[in-house]
Amino acid sequence: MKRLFRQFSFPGGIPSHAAPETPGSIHEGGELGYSLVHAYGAVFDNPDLLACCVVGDGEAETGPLAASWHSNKFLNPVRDGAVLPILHLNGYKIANPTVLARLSEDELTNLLVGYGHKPYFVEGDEPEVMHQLMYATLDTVLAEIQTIQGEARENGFKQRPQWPMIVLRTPKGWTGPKIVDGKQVEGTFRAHQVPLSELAEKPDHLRALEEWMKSYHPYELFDEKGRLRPELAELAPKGKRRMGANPHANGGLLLKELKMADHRQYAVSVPKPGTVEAEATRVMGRFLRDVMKLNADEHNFRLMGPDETSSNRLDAVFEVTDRVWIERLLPTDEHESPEGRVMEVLSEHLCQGWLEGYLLTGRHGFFSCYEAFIHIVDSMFNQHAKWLKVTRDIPWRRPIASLNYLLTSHVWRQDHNGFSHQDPGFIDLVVNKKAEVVRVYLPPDANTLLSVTDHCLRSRHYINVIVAGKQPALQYLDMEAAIKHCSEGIGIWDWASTDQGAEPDVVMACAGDVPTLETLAAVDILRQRFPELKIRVINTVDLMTLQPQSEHPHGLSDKEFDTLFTTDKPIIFAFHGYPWLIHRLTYRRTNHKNLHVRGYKEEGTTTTPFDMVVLNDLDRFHLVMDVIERVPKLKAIGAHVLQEMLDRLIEHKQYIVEHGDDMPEIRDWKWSRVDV
Ligand SMILES: Cc1ncc(C[n+]2csc(CCOP(=O)(O)OP(=O)(O)O)c2C)c(N)n1
Repeated sequence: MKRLFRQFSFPGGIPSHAAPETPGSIHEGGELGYSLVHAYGAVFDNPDLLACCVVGDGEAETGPLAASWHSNKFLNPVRDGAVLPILHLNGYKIANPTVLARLSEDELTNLLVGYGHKPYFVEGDEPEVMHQLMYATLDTVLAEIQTIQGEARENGFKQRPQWPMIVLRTPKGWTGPKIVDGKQVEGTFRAHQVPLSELAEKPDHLRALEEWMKSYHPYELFDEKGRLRPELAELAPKGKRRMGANPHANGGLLLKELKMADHRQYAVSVPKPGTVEAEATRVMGRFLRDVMKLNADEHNFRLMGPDETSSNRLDAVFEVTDRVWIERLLPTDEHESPEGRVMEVLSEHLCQGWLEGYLLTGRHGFFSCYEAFIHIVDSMFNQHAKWLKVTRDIPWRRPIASLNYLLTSHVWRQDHNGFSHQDPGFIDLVVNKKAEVVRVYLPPDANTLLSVTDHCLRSRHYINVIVAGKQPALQYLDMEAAIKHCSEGIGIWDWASTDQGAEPDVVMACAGDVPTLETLAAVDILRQRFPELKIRVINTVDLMTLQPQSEHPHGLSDKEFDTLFTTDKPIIFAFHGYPWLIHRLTYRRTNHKNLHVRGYKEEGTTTTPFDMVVLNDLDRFHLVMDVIERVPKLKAIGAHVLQEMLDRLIEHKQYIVEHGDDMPEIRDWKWSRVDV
């Protein structure tokens, strides 16, 4: 007993909630809201699995949980398992009554029926009676689930069944102390968590605790030596039937390698850098399509997205599968069927939660999302990252597949959308997490995106964030060069640089597709106006290379960083996200004092693509001006070019107001124009 007390919720012991250390758990019992969505994620493609999910009535008030009821619209009884929700109406949260517990039974029934369930009520406060009632109800609902599944599996899927669920209404703090310090505890909010405290100082509390503990008749459960009686121990299931040994709750045990297509086969032909255009995510979509096809028989790969798979140009996947849709279908619907493996629902919470549940039980997946709106799941990301961090160091927990995000429709290319759609800040959040579990990639073009995607799909136990555009954009690297560049994560683009065999006058660094374009266009101007200038162009795909090696396994050594970025030359860094992130990652580097970062400064609206970069001083003209201001020898001779850049910015503004589009020389700029 003493050992147990010194272990449970005790420093150096185990947490008081279900935690990674708890065998049989797939999430930490802490941040409320994800029980039901994880349960569904676990049973998708797991036809023999039943997840009984106890939902607190407080938890049921959270946004993610409230949306989770609709998960049954995406569950196919033929190929998926079942979830049995048990809504626990104990009436209270920490300090308040709960909304659902105070609805009339009629209203509650209507609500749950409206969610697609057939509720069974188990209500009372007499333990013996309640045990019998729960037992009988479980028998009934499990038989009903079996009937639903048997019918669907025998005769094929016809329509969404009405799944049973249980509403369990018991007093909060049931069987605990009824009255403490003259106040009612059982059946009130006061029963939350610790009903009796200050035991050392308050003898009547200690007495009440003793009485409470004895009410469970320990002498019937343990022998004189304090051991559980063998006839009771015998009741527990054996082997994998034990809750703590369920392999589904240690997904890595069940994980099968994803069968991968050869990503090089999808390469865009790039005969010369910066001359041909492609839509990076469309190319990626073809690769994902074939990965989907190759793993169709394994039923272990799904794509999630809030209504955006097509919009994000991954629609090649619809050549081999549909979106899963269990509701009524109309002839006008496209790519919807109960067998689909793409999961689209306009709830980022559900996409994230389903995918987490799916990965935690040993499968693979990808989540594509508009960059700005991935913030909706910031907190869920946090929790999953914590889970990965802790489970990494628990030897019996096997590594699971990585959680892969594609963030597209990004800040720089919103066209008809406005300020609301412009926010590259998710990666700031991501890098807060432990280096061993997070990776951030900013591939500048389609072939680098292919290489990064291939890498992420093969990886284990990480959260990979890929940020890539979907619009037609210039392509820079052929497949071989892309693979090399992505393997190194960062490197000099020799073909764009002019410092061969010499010390550079300036380092032009970039990360992200649009910043890369603007950097190259700035280099183009600089090469024409200042042919003697020695420019070094560095592109970063793997953001983590910027961090010191001591902070992240991908970090460059200080020696490598100094070799690339020099120890004393000005660095102009054009970055996809908020500029501070680059400073955060590099503040310890030798040449940090000469680092000048351009990025998103929270200036946005509905405007042209080029105007977006202008608004944030990330455009080619500003970059040229930055170089002139920071390279000592240009300060003296650069005034005319500086003036020219300012003039160009004014021309740009006038042009877009008149034409609603960018100037042709901006829109159609290509690297090939450089007279090398
Ligand atoms: C997202 C979130 N918000 C707030 C809390 C703080 N909190 C912990 S328990 C609790 C009440 C939970 O009530 P309920 O789900 O009914 O569970 P019960 O303890 O009554 O079984 C709250 C608000 C939390 N853990 N997670």
